[in-house]
Amino acid sequence: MLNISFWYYLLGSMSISQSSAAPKYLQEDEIVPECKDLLSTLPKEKGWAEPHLYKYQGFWYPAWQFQGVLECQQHFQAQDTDILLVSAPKCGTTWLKALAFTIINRNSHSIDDPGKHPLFYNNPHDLVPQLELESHIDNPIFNPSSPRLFATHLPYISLPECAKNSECKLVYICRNPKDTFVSLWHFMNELRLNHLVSISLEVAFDKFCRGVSIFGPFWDHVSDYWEESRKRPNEVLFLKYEEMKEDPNLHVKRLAEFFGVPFSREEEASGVEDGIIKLCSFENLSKLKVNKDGKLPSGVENKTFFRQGGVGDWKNYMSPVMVERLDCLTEEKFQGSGLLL
Ligand code: PAP
Repeated sequence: MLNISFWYYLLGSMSISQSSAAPKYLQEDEIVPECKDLLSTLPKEKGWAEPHLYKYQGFWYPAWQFQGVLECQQHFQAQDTDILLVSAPKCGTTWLKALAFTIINRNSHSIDDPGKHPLFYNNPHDLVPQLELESHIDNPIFNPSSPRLFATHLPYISLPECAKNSECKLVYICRNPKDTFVSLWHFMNELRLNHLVSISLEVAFDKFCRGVSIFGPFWDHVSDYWEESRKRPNEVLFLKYEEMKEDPNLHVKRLAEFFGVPFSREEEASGVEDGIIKLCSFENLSKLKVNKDGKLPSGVENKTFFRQGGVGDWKNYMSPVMVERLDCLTEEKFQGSGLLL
């Protein structure tokens, strides 16, 4: 069994220095021996920013992230009232965390004075712990009351069994694969800071299409939750980033209803939904000091989660050949599923 205190230590020590050494999250040296042994048995490929990606249960992880996956699978204790926000990386996790936190806690943290709201001082990732990243699972600071709110990038197959077998609710957010890819490519190059040569768009694209990206293959990640949402619509809500951008009011309402805290007539009349949308908007969050200058405990800079926040930026990056390859892949992978992205 992996040692939790070591994991805390590891996360605490992941600071980014301005020295020439790469940040710890890009290294493989501090992995616990049990994890190293298992890693040595797994298929591996050169990573995007990290030395390698390893394939576990059909999905790809950097070493440090893999250790977190095992920790979470072994130690997370789901409760029926838990809410898990799920996504493949770069599909809208930060936005969904902000919205869900604000909707659920709107009585204890009023949105009337945005300058006093926790989002004013905290990046959304600090308010909603990522199961496989941070061992905040049992930390009362993060989960003062029920329902507990967590997020994860774990594919469905790798979710802790207790979460699959519980009545906890899952909200899955997906995004057009072309924008997801472009966002991920930028993000991974930001993670490298100035320590390493950046990965080219073409090399990253080929890896993405072959499924070799963090928590990839993208399509398998999406498909498994899509299927689950069709089987269990009351427990798995499936959202699309583009649809949320188009009609945020509808989705904020859907989220509140799904969480079991619908807006009252008075709230609707007083414009609470609009206030939540504004508070959690890209425009608002990206200009806050905490998101310009702050860092997560892992050392990742908050600003890397706010790049452009739009739809269709892929047009500025992808050649017609790339578009055709990705579109064909998406069509093939989702054929017959009823899912269009
Ligand atoms: P994560 O999976 O690493 O947590 P995630 O938040 O899913 O990242 O993705 C970041 C993307 O969401 C960025 O997209 P872009 O690169 O295309 O710009 C980021 O700009 C966007 N994003 C962050 N916050 C918001 C927000 N409040 N509203 C809309 N989009 C947002």
